[in-house]
Amino acid sequence: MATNRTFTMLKPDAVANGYIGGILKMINEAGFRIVAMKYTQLTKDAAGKFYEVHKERPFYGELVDYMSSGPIVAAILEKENAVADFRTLIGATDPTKADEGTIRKIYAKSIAANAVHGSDSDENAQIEGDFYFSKLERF
Ligand code: IDP
Ligand code: MG
Repeated sequence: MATNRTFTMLKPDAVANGYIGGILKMINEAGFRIVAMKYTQLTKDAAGKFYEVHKERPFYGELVDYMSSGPIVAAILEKENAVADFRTLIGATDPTKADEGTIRKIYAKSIAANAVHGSDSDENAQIEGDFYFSKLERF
C-alpha cells in the first residue's frame, strides 16, 4: 500500500534537551507538511505495545523504559515519498554512523537516545499514526 505519509516521534531526549523547535524546523524545511501533532507521554504499557515488534531484541526493556521516561512529540507527516525521504532526513539509528546534516547526527546523543523516530514502511506508518491519532485529529 503506497501512501505519502510517515509517522514520527521526537523522543524524550530531544524534548528534554530543548530540540523540539530545531527538529521541527528541519522537518518543515525538508518539505514535510504536518498532518497531525501531539505533545504527550507514553506509559510503560503503551511504549511496550508501540515497540512490540522489537520484543525479542536485547534492548527492548531499555527502549520501553526510555521511551516512557518523559514527554514526546508525535506527528504524522506528509510529503511525496514520505517514508524513505524521512529516513534519509533522520539518518542512521546510531548517530555516530549518521550522515552529516541529518537530524540524528545533529541532535542525537546515543543509539538508544537517538532524538527521533521514523516509520520504516508505509504499512507501519499507517499503524503507528493510528496508534496516536483519531480521524478528527488529522488535517
Ligand atoms: P530505527 O529507529 O532507526 O528504525 P530500530 O532498529 O527500529 O531503529 O530500533 C528502534 C529503536 O530502538 C531505535 O531508534 C533506538 O532508540 C533503539 N535501539 C536500536 N538499537 C539499539 C541498541 O543497540 N541499543 C539500545 N537501543 C537501541
Ligand atoms: Mg525502526
